[in-house]
Amino acid sequence: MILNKLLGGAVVGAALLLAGSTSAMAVTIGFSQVGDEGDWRPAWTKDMQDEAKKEGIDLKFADAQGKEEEQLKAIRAFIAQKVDAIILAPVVVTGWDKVLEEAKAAGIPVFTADRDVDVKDKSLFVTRISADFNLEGKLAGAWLAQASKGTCNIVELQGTTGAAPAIERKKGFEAVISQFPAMKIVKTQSGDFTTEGGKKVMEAFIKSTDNLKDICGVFAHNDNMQLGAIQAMKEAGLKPGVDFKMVSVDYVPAMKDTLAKGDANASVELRSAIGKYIYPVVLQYLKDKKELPKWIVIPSDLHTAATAQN
Ligand code: GYE
Repeated sequence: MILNKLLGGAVVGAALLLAGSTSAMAVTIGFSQVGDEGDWRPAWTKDMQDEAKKEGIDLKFADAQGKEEEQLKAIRAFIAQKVDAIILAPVVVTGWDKVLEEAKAAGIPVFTADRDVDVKDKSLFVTRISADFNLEGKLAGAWLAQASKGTCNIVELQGTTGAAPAIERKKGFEAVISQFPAMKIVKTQSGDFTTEGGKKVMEAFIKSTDNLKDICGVFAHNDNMQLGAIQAMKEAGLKPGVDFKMVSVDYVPAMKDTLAKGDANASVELRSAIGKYIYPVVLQYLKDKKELPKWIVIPSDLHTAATAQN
């Protein structure tokens, strides 16, 4: 009897262990990533791959090289492979309804991470896990308002047209500077979130502007564009960080060095090690299917040269 009970217990225990490990092993997640347009994104990709390994997740990774068509293909491939869940970092906000309906029909939950989607039916995704881009724009605007005492002609380098961070960072920034009658954006153009894009836009602007002294600051929607702009300004004999107030978003290592050198003044940190926030949400949902709030926010903080040196 006792032996039987003991054996029974051991067998049940072993079965549970086995079930536990096989179900953890069996989780397959498809991750459709935008591309590798700047320094932030490959850092996040690596984090997602490392964290997946730690969690025992079989991660199917697809890099769309900045193309929405590639993301649509990747999602359809994930559906065909019958993954357990899909994580989508969408390049732009529009164009997702149909493919997300297909995922829903296949019973595969979709989570958006980082960028947002604009879909009519919010039940097409479980939740979005990301920083608050609007707040990042506000933090950048507030820093510039303070640094310029509320008087500033601004050059704005926008991110990829139609991408959530480009839309929201602009909105947040404008919400703050509109409170200051002497702060205005005098030039705004997309640099597509790349170093080369930022450099090109700034070069063209320098060439076409007679009185650069009228410009007080540059707000770039990401650090890479700002780093490109800084190169262009230095090549033209200008002194970014000294004669021009330079604020951007991401706080990548190259920007940290640039802040410490004094060529830029402030950057809002966009955390890249966010797999540890994302996967637990996905895994928990796969277990209990409990409805989640539509947005799980990851905090953002502003850094200046003073904090970059620490
Ligand atoms: O700021 C930028 C990247 O989607 C919020 O995309 C992200 C942005 C990030 O290319 O560097």
